[in-house]
Amino acid sequence: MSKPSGVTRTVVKSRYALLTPDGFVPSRLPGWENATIIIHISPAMGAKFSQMQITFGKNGTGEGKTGALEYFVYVLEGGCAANIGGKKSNLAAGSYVFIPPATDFHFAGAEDNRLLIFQKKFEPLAGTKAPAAIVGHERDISGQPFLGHKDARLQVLLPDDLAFDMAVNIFTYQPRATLPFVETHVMEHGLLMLKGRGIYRLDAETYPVQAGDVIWMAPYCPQWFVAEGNEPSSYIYYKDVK
Ligand code: UGY
Ligand code: MN
Repeated sequence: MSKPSGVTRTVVKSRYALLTPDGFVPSRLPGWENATIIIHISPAMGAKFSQMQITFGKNGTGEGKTGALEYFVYVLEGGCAANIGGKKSNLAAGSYVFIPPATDFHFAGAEDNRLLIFQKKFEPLAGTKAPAAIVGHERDISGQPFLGHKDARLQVLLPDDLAFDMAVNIFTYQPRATLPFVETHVMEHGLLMLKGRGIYRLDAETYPVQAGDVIWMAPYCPQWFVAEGNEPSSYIYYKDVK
């Protein structure tokens, strides 16, 4: 049976949002050509950062300067060539790039190359050198048991170093594994479900979630997750730190 119209799992509240692919609407961003841009999370929603997905068409490119912002770019699908501050690299699915403020960037993607981007205003820490650009791949970051739970593993993609004021991690749960307790913290999150499915608790409600869904959690939004299904579930998420 086809899905009835006028029905969605999307909910947008003042302290959190669950955004599901059926509601995504593309827009345009200066500097990005032959590319479809979907802004998922932004200050318009009450967040202090932005999260978006970019899908390149034929001869897709994106260029600009980060200015006051810092970018974290994660390759969801396909490959692309990146030039970050004059340094060139080839990115594949699972690659990521941290682009510091005041840095020129250029991306040229293969058709259907998909990027996830987190953008945040960089907040310098007096006496600490600003972070430099990073190019990495998730396969080179081993997953550590989260708070001793071997079925819930965390890959920390950026250095845990005072120079960085954002963290981006990938959390992978075996079926039925959970976030060990209902977290409530000052940090904000932007999250994309990469694989599998489960139940997310947001504030006092619970929601079924699956690969492709996006979640925003404001500071102090109580949060918890349990993985469902027979395969591991994973999500990548942003967190403001320090
Ligand atoms: O890093 C975190 O705060 C993480 N444990 N939160 C989450 O997965 N919702
Ligand atoms: Mn958290």
